[in-house]
Amino acid sequence: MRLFRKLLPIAAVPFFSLLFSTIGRAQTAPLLSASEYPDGLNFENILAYSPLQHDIISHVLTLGYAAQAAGLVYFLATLSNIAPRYRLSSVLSAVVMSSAFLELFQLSQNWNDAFVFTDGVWQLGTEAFSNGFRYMNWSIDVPMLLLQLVVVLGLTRRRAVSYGTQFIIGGLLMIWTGYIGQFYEVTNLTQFWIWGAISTVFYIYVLFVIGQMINTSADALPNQPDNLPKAMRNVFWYILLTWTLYPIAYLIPVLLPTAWGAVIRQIIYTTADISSKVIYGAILSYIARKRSEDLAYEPAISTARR
Ligand code: RET
Repeated sequence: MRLFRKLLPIAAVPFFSLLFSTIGRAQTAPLLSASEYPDGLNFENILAYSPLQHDIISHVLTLGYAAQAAGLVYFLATLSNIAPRYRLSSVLSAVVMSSAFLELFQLSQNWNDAFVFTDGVWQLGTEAFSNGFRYMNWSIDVPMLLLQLVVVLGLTRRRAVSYGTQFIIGGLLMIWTGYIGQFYEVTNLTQFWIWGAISTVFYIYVLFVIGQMINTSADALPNQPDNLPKAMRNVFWYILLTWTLYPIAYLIPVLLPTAWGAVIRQIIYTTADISSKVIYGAILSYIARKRSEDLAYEPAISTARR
C-alpha cells in the first residue's frame, strides 16, 4: 500500500499528460498540415477555440485599446505641467496612443469577425486574423518611443540627429524583417527563423545604441530631489524587459502551438503594449516634469507632490 502511494504520483504524470494532450489535441489540432496552407497565415487561424479561449482573447484585445485611449487622455491633460523644452515627450506619447488605439481597435474587430461558432468551438470563417497590423503600428510607435528618450535627455541638436537617425533606421529594419518572418510561422519555419534572427541583430543594435546614449548623458540630469540619473538608467532595463516580450510572442507558434498558446500570445502582446507605450510614457513624463521643476517651471512646481 505504501509503495502504491509512493508510485501513484509518479504514475499520475504520464497519465495526466496523456489525458491533457488528448483533450488539447481534440480541440486545438491544426485543421490541415503545414504545406496545405498559403504563406502569410498567422497560426491563430489554424486552431479551433473553446468559448473560454475565444472570449479571453477578445477581452484582452479590448483591454489593449482601452488602455491606449486612457493614456491619450492622461498625456494630453498633463501636457501643460511640462516645460516647453521637454513637452514634445508627452506629445510623442499622445501620437503613440492614437496610432496604437486605432490599430488595436482594428485588430480586436478583426478577431471578433474572423471566427464563427460551429459545433461548440470557434473556427475560422471567411476572413483571416492577422497580427501583421501590429507590425505596421510599431513602424510608427518604435521611432516615436525612442525619440522620446532623445527629448527627455535634452541632447544637443547634433547628438539628437545622430541618435534619432540610428533609432529610426535600426528600429524599422528590426520591425520589417520580423514582419516578413511572421508570414512564415505556419508554412516555412526555416524562413521564420532566418528573418527572426536578422530582426534580432537589429534589435540588439538598437538596444546597444539606447544603452550608449543613456550612459553618456544620464549624469547631466539633476540629482536632487529625485535621483534622475539612476531613474534614467533604470529606463534602459525597463525597455529591455518590456520590449523582449515581443520576440517571445513571435516565437509562440513554435514554443506553444496550441489554442492556449494563442491565448498566451495575445496576453503577452497586450502586456507589452501597455507597458512599453502607456507606462513607459508615464515614466518619461514624470522625468520630464522633474526636469521642468529643475528649470523652475512654475506649473511643474505647483503640481509636484512632496
Ligand atoms: C520581432 C521579430 C522577432 C525578433 C525580434 C522582434 C522584436 C520586436 C520588438 C518590438 C517592439 C515593439 C514596440 C512597440 C511599441 O509600440 C520584430 C518580433 C527581436 C522589440 C516597442
